[in-house]
Amino acid sequence: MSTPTHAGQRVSLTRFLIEAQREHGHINADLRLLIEVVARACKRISIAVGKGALGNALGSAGTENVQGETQKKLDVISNEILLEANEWGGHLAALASEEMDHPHPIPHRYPKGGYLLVFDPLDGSSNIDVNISVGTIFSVLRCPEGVTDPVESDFLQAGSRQVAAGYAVYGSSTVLVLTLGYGVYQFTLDREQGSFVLTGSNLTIPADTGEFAINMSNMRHWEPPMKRYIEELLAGRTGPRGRDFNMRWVASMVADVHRILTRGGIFIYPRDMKDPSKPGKLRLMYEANPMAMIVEQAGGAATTGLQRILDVEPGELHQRVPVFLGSRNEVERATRYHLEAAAESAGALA
Ligand code: AHM
Ligand code: MG
Repeated sequence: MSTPTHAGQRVSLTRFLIEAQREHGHINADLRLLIEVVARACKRISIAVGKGALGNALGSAGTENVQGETQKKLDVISNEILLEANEWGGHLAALASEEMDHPHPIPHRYPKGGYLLVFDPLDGSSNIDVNISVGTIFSVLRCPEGVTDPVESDFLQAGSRQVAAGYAVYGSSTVLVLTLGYGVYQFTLDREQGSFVLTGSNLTIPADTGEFAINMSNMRHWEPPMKRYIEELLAGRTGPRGRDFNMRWVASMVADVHRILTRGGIFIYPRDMKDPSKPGKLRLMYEANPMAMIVEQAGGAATTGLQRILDVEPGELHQRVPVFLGSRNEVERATRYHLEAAAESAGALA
């Protein structure tokens, strides 16, 4: 991928955002500030993650989040960095995060703005201590008209109402991927300069792919259409698909989605029967929705297996959903298998 430039000059995130506001009218000053502030926080998180064992921040924080997961020290630190960075700028009405039970209000001493920010501060917790890529995922919503002190119900908006979404991957390089609703852009952190530089414009996901990402160890817990889809891929050239498929699973959604955005693929975290009370592992508001917006903006598809993720009306802040996203033709096929199975069982019940 070549680096897009303006008359030979590198384009920083700041310049990209100012031009998006000034020349194209795509964003207003508050949204520009919001993205800048989130990007600045991601730089700080990148530095904290990059220190590794020298930062004295590996390992467990000894606490649990609302989902009953043990928090890592870096989960807590990343959450704090995003809160601190975003509280005082005047662009937000409130924030919510994977690591906090309830929305975080803007302290009364600061002005409030018209946006809501929802984030997973450090996605890929199981990879933090083993030096594998982790990342930050974020979603931007409008605060409902007339609401000055937003509560949880004000956040419960379908993903189609997101005004922006993005993620950062803290990998061999730090990359920020962003959509403001008109295409997907990639910025790479220049560590010497301390600034994000545009390294990819209008990213697109190929419609076809020979690569899938799923945690195969859960196969015995899957529903029949899920098993059918993967068994067909595994059957390879002599099976019904007539070609071989390759598998990759980083276990950091940010890294798996970034690979798919770079070279195609399908990512699946389906519903399974390991814990029937949970409809999937991933969270709708700060994992599935922002990734679905990015993937759709890149020409891919994102469903729950039964419906478009961006159409799901959230019932609660930390709600979980099954996730199928990436190369359009594979997502559509896997979704079709699920819809057919649902129609068959509805027919059997009628
Ligand atoms: P986290 O937000 O607590 O890190 O959990 C989400 C992560 C995703 O990044 C990843 O796709 C998935 O959990 C991996 O799950 P598993 O360990 O079951 O393979
Ligand atoms: Mg996560």
